[in-house]
Amino acid sequence: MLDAKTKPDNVVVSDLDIFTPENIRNPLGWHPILRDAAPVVWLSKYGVWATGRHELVNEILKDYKTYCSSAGVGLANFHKEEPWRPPSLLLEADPPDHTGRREVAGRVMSHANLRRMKATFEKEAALLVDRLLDKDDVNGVDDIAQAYILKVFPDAIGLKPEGRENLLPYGNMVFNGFGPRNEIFDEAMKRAAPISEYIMKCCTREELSTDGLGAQVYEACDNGEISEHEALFIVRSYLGAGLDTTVDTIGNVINAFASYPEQWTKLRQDPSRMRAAIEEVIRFDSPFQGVFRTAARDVEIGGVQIAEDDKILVAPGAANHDPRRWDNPDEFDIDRDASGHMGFGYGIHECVGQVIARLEMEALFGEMVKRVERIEPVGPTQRRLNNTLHGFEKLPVKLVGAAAN
Ligand code: OVM
Repeated sequence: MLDAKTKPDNVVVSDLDIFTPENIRNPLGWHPILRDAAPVVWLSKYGVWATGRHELVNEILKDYKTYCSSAGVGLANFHKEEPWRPPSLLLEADPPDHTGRREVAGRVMSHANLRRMKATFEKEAALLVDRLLDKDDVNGVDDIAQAYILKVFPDAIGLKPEGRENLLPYGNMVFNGFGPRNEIFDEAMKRAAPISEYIMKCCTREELSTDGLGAQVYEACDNGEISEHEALFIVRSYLGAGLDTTVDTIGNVINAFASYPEQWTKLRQDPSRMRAAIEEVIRFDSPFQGVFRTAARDVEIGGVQIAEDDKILVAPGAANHDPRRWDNPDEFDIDRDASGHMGFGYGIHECVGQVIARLEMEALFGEMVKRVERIEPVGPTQRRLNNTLHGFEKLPVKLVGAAAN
């Protein structure tokens, strides 16, 4: 482990701990500390480098050869520590291993393929709004985000109804697992064995429906593109990455519009802004706050010398508020051009499911924008404690119905 004291004089050392409950709940509190200390800082608490600058996050994520993923994309360095689960063959892999698998995973999640799911997503959104409109005690997390995602996403993949209650707990394990082995991680791991057992089983060919996205992944092993083992792990990636992330995104969208009702009014006047508005929420209140890379060689970046095998934290959430890149970054404005945000990551590992994530958001909020006059906050919100994801635990709202016209 590197020792901060042995660093050259020009290295800025910070005792910032982004994994405290307070910092997890309020990333806007630590973003400027990280960004302004230096382009790249040394986090003494964890013995890793870190950057929150847009330009550097972008540069590091783009340069997958220098900053590799196969040593893990969390705090743990797989060269030194045993990973808690068999590593992802997508996320925690480098080219050339990564390349063919990513090709398959991306093709299955492509626009052309998902177009036929649009109607189903919209129908489920309409049913949900029917149920919740004008009710006084709606929890935006359980009743909207989780209810919607736990229906449409596992259906799209082709999972059986039984056992779906394990999906969010699995995501919770995975995303906490990218952080330190703290209490939050230990809590998430309490039922690790049965949850992992469910996950590894539901990803098998026999368990998946024949008409879902999961089955299409397996078709790619019939023509020899990937192995059966790789197909199973690609489906596991979908399940690890596709639920908590979108649940948190929905919560953050609801919260943004509950907090800035004039933005909802603006969106209702021009629903064609929906896609841009969702991107702006992902920039403004990014569900995906931090990810690591490992230096594959000695390299200089941002004025510091990084040694081979050092870990570096990149913080897309901080980059998405970097005033060096954005005007008034802490302002939520759906008229902004939020493209260039890195809420889905960037580079060869950029979210492979972003097409389906956007489709889910657009179907749900497309329905709401038509029928909901305003999203009213009706009680104290509570942030979710997770080492990677930024979302809500409690989000009490009322969906105030628009007058029929
Ligand atoms: C995976 C995986 C799991 C969670 C997140 C993710 C952000 C990938 O198993 O490949 O990407």
